[in-house]
Amino acid sequence: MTVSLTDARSTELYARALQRLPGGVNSPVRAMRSIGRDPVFVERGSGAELFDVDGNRYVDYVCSWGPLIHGHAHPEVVAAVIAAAEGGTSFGAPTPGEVELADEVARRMPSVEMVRMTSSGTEATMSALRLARAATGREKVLKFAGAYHGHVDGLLAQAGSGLATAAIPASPGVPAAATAATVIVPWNDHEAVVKATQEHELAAIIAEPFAANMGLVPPADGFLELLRERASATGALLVFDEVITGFRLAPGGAQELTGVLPDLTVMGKVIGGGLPAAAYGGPRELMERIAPAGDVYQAGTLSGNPLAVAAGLATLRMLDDNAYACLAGRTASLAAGLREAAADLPVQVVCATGLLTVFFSEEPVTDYAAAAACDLEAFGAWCRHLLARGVYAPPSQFEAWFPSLAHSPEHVERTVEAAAAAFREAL
Ligand code: KE4
Repeated sequence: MTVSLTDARSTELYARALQRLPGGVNSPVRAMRSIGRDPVFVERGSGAELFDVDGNRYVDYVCSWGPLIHGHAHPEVVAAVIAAAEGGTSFGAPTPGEVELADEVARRMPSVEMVRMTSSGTEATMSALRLARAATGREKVLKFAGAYHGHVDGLLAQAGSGLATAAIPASPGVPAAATAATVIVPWNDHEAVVKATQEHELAAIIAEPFAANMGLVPPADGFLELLRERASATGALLVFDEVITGFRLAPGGAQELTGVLPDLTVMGKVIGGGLPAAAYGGPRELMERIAPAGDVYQAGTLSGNPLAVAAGLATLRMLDDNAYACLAGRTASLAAGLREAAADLPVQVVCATGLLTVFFSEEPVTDYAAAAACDLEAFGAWCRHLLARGVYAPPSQFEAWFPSLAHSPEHVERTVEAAAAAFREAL
């Protein structure tokens, strides 16, 4: 099915947006520049589908970059938000919902006893690292090349020369002093992790336990166990950034799935059900260092916002064991269909429950260098053809697809059919 792709309204809106918003968007990846086209403007979403302002209809695999595990405008989530809004949108005072959500998170996440909510994953990561530095009295943080933890100054960093090196700023405006305390090593590189944790006295090792910002690159066998062992052996805290994996890979995210427990966990996306909410959490002895219980300052006007909490609670409460079994099966059938559609083309299809990436690479992708070596031109062409055929895929090789519980077998079929045609047109 090809989309009419009349894009007159999107084109007009984009021209206006470019006058008022840098790049015409409020977050860079939405501009679709890495797949060589202008963005479509969205009118509404429903279940697994998006409708743009020109009436074109798409099967959506961005799903707001992860929050919408039940798809767009799920009736129970919408009803919860409306009910909350009718009582007021924000109080700047504690509410029952925040306690219920914290209970729900602690019940799910094996390593989390206490939680502090924020409004974005960036804030949650920044705060978790401040806590790790306070708790250890150390400054350096180890991160992995290609991992993204939000636009925290110290983490907007790229590797200098060599393997385990002090990082350099990855963006103008990030002070060298901010990245001087950041060490960057390649993902899935056992040797580099051992070397870096011997050479540097670290406050924290921070990782996306299933990397999903270099495309989906799961941990190599034993790699998370190595991070756990090196953190424990050297007095560093292990921080799992589960903003994407949390509540998606399993009820308790990657830490439940793998059995590797971090010292601190960063959460987001699903926890807010599509409204601005994120959190960080861990054992009581660490979390009670956070003000006002302790001396580590962190605050937020809209942290624990009642509407976001209502959306998050409604979202989590529908995620029972059957939901995860269904999401795992749906993701697997999508991956199998895409592999069949690709036939013997040079692509790798990687998936985990609720996550998937199609790498345009002859070889398996195990780290950021391999992801960056993909055929980005062909990937961009494939995405443009997918869009023309009614499939809205994440417009970057370095992102994951976010299939949801709203994606039916019919949506998978439509996607695989469009993908097969798009492969032929792109390669
Ligand atoms: P936010 O500050 O965007 O809420 O969360 C930052 C963040 C933290 N940790 C992980 C693992 C993340 O993936 C993110 C943000 N994810 C991106 C997409 N991969 C958000 C999309 C965007 O930047 O527009």
